[in-house]
Amino acid sequence: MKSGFVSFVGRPNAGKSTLLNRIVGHKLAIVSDKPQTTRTRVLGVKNYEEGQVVFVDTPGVHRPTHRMNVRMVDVALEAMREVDVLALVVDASVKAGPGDRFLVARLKDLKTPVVLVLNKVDLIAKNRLLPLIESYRRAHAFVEIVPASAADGTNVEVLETLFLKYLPEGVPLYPADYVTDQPERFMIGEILREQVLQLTHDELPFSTAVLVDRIEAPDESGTVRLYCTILVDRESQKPIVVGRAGSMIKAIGTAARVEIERYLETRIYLDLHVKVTSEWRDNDRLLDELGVQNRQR
Ligand SMILES: Nc1nc2c(ncn2[C@@H]2O[C@H](COP(=O)(O)OP(=O)(O)O)[C@@H](O)[C@H]2O)c(=O)[nH]1
Ligand SMILES: [Mg+2]
Repeated sequence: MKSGFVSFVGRPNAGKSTLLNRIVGHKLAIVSDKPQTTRTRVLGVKNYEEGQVVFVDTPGVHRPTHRMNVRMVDVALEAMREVDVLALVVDASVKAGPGDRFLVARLKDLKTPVVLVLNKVDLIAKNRLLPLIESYRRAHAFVEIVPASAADGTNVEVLETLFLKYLPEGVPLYPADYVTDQPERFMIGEILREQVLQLTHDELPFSTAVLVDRIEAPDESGTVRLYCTILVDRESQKPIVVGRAGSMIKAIGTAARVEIERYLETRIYLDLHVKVTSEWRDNDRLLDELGVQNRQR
């Protein structure tokens, strides 16, 4: 039997979280078209006839401007070490930049086999693929280079087969019914954050966080009451989240409630507040509270 860790690394927005969700078949990591959506390491386990793969999704590697981002990049770079297989996920539909070269350069010191995933091939013309493969082949000795689409599933099964191929022999690391290490409280906050990101579109910078303040035990009717706070960075961002006469916060609450009810498999009552906490991205205590990991120990 095969068993071990496969880490997804890459720049923000490459499609790492989309790939994790598609492979594991659960929405473990939230996805958005804004960069830096994934702030922590997310683990997803999948069992195959040939063995067990523990997938590790990471924040994108980028130039950090806040303590939060320093933590995020640390987590991502740490995830490149001490795993069995690395999958470097690249957005093939955009031109490679300094960030991509930085990442490829980091691979040089590693002995880990690296599979290059040229993601989002659904967006590019076929004739652009070969030159792209050629340029990456020259940049690093990837064990495999696979054009894929996490969005439509192209070559995702091929990828899974390859990951298993490069994993060592071993016994399963997690029980067969184990899916993720994400605690319930964290998942609830993430579902809410995803709705904030999606519904406020480009109006709100991605500097939003969600604190799940309290989860009550179910009442007689089985309804679970949840109390959550949406943190924004500036006073001027509050009206964007609240909306005219509260219309936006209502829409966020309604959409999130449907998803959280599906996730918890119970009826919920969602109590939402918006709070301005300036500089929260540089506040270590809040970052701990929010579960943005510090350097892995
Ligand atoms: N067209 C297309 N879009 C994708 C694909 N994979 C991811 N996306 C989109 O790219 C954006 C970023 O995806 P996400 O998984 O959050 O990227 P991450 O930052 O690397 O985790 C989202 O809007 C996804 O829906 C793909 O294969 N094709
Ligand atoms: Mg992500």
